[in-house]
Amino acid sequence: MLGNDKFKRYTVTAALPYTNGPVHIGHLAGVYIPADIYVRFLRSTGKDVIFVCGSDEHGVPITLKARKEGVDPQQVVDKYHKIIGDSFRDFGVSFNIYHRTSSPTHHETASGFFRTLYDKGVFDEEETEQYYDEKAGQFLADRYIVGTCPKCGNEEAYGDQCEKCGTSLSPTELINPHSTLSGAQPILKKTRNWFLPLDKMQPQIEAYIDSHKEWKPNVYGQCKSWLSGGLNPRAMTRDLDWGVKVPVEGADGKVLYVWFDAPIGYISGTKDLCNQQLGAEKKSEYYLNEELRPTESWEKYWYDKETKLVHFIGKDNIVFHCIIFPAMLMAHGQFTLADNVPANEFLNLEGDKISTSRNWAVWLHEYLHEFPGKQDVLRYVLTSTAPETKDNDFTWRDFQARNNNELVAIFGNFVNRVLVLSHKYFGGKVMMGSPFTETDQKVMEEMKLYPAKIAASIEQYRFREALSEFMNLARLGNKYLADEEPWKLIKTDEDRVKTVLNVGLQIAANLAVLAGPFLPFSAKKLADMLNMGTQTWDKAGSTDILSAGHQLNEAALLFEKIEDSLIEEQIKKLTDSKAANAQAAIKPEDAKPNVNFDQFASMDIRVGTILEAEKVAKTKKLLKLKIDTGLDQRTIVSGIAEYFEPEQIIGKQVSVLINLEPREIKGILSQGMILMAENSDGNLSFVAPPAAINNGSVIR
Ligand code: B3M
Ligand code: ZN
Repeated sequence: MLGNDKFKRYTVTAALPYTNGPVHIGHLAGVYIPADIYVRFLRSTGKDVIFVCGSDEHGVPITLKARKEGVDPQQVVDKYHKIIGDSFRDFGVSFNIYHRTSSPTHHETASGFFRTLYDKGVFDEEETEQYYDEKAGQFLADRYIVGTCPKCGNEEAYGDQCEKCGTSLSPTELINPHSTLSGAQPILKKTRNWFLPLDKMQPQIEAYIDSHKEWKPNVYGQCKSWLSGGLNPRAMTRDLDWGVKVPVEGADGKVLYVWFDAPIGYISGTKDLCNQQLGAEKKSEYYLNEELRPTESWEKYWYDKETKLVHFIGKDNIVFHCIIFPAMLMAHGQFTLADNVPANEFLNLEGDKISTSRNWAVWLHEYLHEFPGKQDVLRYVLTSTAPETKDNDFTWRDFQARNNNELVAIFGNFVNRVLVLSHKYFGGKVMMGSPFTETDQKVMEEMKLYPAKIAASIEQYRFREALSEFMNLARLGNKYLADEEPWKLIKTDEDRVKTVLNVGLQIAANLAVLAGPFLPFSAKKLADMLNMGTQTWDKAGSTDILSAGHQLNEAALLFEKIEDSLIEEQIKKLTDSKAANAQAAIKPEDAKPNVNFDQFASMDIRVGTILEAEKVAKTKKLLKLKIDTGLDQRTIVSGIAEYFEPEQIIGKQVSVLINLEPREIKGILSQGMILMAENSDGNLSFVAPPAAINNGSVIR
């Protein structure tokens, strides 16, 4: 059944989150849920698979956070390593190990890796001029420096990357750079660093990428565009003090570039996972699951060509996993390279980019607190709306609808009806009555197709599709029951009801197996109700998972309806944080200089009514309005088309500056201006009298 049988074992990694804050739904949807589905599926098919992740505890984001909070970086990473590790565990993200890059094993591994490349003469050692903050006494690498992106003009681009257009940058490419430590204009100062000669390695890297045309188009496309731009040597060391020390003479005050050390974290995590001598204390720190410990040595998972290496990441990490890390592994020589890098796009929240600094996020630890026991609901919604091929949007209304209309009404309802009826009529025993009818046969034939369909989608990293196939099986069950109506038949043909419920229960048992990768908590709950134990994937499709005479356990609801009030609370929480941000964005220093009374009095502002409104052809922003000003009726062109539909605003009273010099806009003479209040998030509202008042009333 599995298309990739040339592989004996699987090493699956999920991007190591930066330990400078908790994790949110965007992380889960983009990386960890898809990876977990993939891994749980492989395990269920009996594959030898390890799933490795950990905290990325180096890098500038962490030191910046520590500075902001006035604590040591170690305190920051200790705090978030636990919060993040707990969240993953609680959501059932089934890592074999959730390691950390501040661990001794990691420092040794990363340092040893660097040393191997150094000894092989891979690096170009170069003295270059780097930005230096004289006030802070520090070189400004990566996120210590911001400036204008030379590609897209974003004024907040970082020294390593512009988050707006995704371009990877070096600090010297920024226009108008300034230090994020002191705000100062940095000076250039000489320093020695070690560069990975990606330029010289381009042919090998290109051959590697070209051998993977099957990768997702967004991933393959990004790689090709990097390659066509020509790769540049990239510094693998930094003048910083937080990180893995550079293990060569004369490198005091330097650490490995965080993107050199972080992916090696996958390897160090595997080492500790396979280290049977690891102390009990470390096992709990690394969220190491004793049942998920492999028997083979770590090398098998990284060196053996029969190991399939798969990296789950977000789209901003593509270049690091598809070009730089493979280049490092090639230069080292012993390692196998990733077979696939299924990167996702981004998840937005209620139409806006998720942002930690603006607190525009749904934090996992908060969700768990507010929706206890509902991990699978979030897993379900995030899988159904996963940003697999394009950015996608999470909304609380959609969350509620998917729970109520899909999980409760389809999957939950079907399972509940079958179980409740079995208890009611037959004391919770699986029965077999009159022979299967043609309908029964057809339904069971259809059911048999699902495991392969779902497996094929998962193997191609199409998790949304896989989940929707799963739900189709639940729909099939629901429809079968609705058509057969055992609750009516029971009065006339008990024998037939036995058979109908038997078919229904087999479908439920199939659902319990197939739900495992997606909804592990509910799958377990359902398997417990069916008293069927944990079954492997190859059992799915069979029509006799539960044999006649088998005793079922008590039935309980798998999912429950989510009421409006809960959803409204969540929406309010978000609106509150938006309002708090908007308030914070209003700065006293933006106030305009004083005007005298005459200057003010020279403006003739009147109340008027919008009589007509229409879009100005070939423009996005402009509306042509006809206004009754009380003195006359006149035309005003206003840039509000993106905020209001014409028909919404007809009849509204507004404030109009009527003695603004007339101006021609798109061939229309505009005679005045409508006053608007602009929120700091850019939203507009009219400045209007609170209740109707004569047109022409003076505002002063
Ligand atoms: N910590 C970046 C990120 O969180 C980084 C991933 C490392 S994976 C080796 O986006
Ligand atoms: Zn840019």
